[in-house]
Amino acid sequence: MSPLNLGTYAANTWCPGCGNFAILNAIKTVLSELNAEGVPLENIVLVSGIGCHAKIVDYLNVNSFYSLHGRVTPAAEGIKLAKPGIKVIGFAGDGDAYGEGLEHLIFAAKRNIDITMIIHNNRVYGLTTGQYTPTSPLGFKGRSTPGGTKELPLNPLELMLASGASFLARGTSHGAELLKQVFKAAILHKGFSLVDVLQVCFTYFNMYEYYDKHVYELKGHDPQDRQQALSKIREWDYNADSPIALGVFYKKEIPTFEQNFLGREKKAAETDAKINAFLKASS
Ligand SMILES: Cc1ncc(C[n+]2csc(CCOP(=O)(O)OP(=O)(O)O)c2C)c(N)n1
Ligand SMILES: [Mg+2]
Repeated sequence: MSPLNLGTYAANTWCPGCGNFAILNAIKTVLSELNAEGVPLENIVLVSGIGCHAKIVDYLNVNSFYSLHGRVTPAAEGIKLAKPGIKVIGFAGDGDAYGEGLEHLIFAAKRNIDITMIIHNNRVYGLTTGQYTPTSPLGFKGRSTPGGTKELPLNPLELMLASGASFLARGTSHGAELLKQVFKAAILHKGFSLVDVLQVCFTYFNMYEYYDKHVYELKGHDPQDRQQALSKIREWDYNADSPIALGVFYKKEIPTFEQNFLGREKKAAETDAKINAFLKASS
């Protein structure tokens, strides 16, 4: 299959070596494949926030919506509810999704709305030049923490599992093949899916060698098993030598928010129609 030309006229302004290039390439391949498999591109909408990651929608010739910082999730949810037949893919930074937008993410997971969230988790505020985020490690020295952070990082996948997310995965920006696989599986999953991408920020937090030494792909893991998922998600405890599992941690088919919501709307409309017919007949 020859990949679609999904490029745009926009000049790319990411730093050389930025992990966002891998995310862009992976999503381009996945969108091309989905298109070849029968999903029209006009049935896909991309949503982004504000940050380096957000520029990804400038570089993809697919319908998209540039939202506010921290508001990728509610914008994606609104689009999905207005047009349930389309695939909505949100691209958010770790600052965007796990900081300012965290509450939205928890509730989207809780209601299992069928959107895909791809988190460019570089563990730093890239665009605003290097402040710490909820996933920065203890002691991280950035523009706002020259003496190092004094707090432990959040484990976003553990929080998402507890919130009710029905698909959870992790990739890195230098494991291109795995990234494509988990993006595709997440997009095809019916329900709330989130892929946490350990993305290298070449300028402010270059973890390239560290990730290369510590990551491994899940093998023989049962993603239907919530306990197994939790223990694999918790395995990376942010200590220096801790292994970091990659792949699909959790996957469960449960009714989606739009199925429940629109099903109820349909029932309400049917009841209204019955009442109206009764009133008409008896007047
Ligand atoms: C409502 C709002 N809050 C804060 C900001 C400032 N701001 C813009 S980008 C950004 C950080 C982006 O970090 P992240 O989401 O991790 O994305 P990255 O640049 O690392 O890809 C912040 C705090 C803003 N533009 N709007
Ligand atoms: Mg970031």
